[in-house]
Amino acid sequence: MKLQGFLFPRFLSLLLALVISFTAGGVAAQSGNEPYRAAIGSDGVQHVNILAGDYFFRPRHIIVKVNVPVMLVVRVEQGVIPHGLVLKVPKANISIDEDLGRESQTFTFTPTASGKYAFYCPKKLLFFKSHREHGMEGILEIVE
Ligand SMILES: [Cu+2]
Repeated sequence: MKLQGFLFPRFLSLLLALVISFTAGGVAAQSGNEPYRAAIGSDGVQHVNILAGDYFFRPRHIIVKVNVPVMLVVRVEQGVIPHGLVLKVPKANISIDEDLGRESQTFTFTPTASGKYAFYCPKKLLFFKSHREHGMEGILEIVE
C-alpha cells in the first residue's frame, strides 16, 4: 500500500511531463510563423519557395528587398481542393492572379516600392467561407 501510494503520483507526473512536451513540440512545429527573409542568390535573384495547402501558405510572412528581382516558386501540397494565388500591388509593379497546380509555378517580378502587402488564395466554394477567410493568406514585406 505504501509503495503504491509512492509510485502512482510519480507515474502520473511522468505521464504529464510527456504529454506537455509532446504538445509543446507539436505547437512549435506547426507555427512556423517566423518571417522568411529571402537571401539574394549568386544570380542576383531573391529565391522564395512557397508551399500552399488547405488552407495555408508557408512561409506566410516573406521579406524581400526592394528593387531586386524576386522569383517565387509556388507548389500545392497534395489534396483535391483547388487553390490560387493573388498578389497585386500596382505601385510596386507586382501583378499575380493565377490558379495553382501540383506542378511548381514560377512568378518573377522586381518590387519597386517598399511596404507590407497581402497575398491570398481567392478560391471560394458556393456560400462557404473563402479560403482567405480560412487563413489562406500571407504578407509580402518589401524593405529598403
Ligand atoms: Cu485556396
